[in-house]
Amino acid sequence: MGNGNLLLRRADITTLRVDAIVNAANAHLAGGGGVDGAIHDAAGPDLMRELGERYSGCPTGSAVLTGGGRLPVRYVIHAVGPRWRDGDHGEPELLAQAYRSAFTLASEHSCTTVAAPSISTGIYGFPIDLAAPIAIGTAVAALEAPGTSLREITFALFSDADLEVFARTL
Ligand code: AR6
Repeated sequence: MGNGNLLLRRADITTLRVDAIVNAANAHLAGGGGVDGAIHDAAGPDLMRELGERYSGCPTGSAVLTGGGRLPVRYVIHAVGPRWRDGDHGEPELLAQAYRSAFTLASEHSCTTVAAPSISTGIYGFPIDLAAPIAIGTAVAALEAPGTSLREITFALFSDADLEVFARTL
């Protein structure tokens, strides 16, 4: 795809050795369950400390960057997807903005390899069959963007069912 490769893997994102992983955070950057909890558990307290020192929050559809703490990555990019209501409250565009913000930050920090989870499709309830085309579409656009540093985007899917939806969409 464009300048690099798009990979789909069934994986725990905290185990991946890439330049940056994307977290599915909340607007308060307060930590939580799901992949956010797993990332903070694995990374240790440095991430939360850095988030508190550098940022007061992160509006839905945007992203902020920290170091990787104990994770085998340079950066964690904390992106905030929308909570699903009914699809008529801008959820698809906000999800696209969250991915775009994350991939743009990764390129601005000269990352070549990035891994992302399926943002918003867990606790936030975004239907995965509607989210997958948005996730894949923004990743392809990021790989095609002129001048991008990105050469590999991996979607780390947490279940066979999620992997199957992304694979079918691709
Ligand atoms: N690796 C990869 N994917 C994972 C992992 C993991 N270790 N753990 C869970 N997933 P969610 P959201 C998948 O709920 O819907 C938090 O409390 C999970 O199966 O983590 O964006 C935040 O603080 C699902 O497919 O994120 C926010 O408050 C996907 O990651 C809120 O949840 C996203 O599910 C964000 O909700």
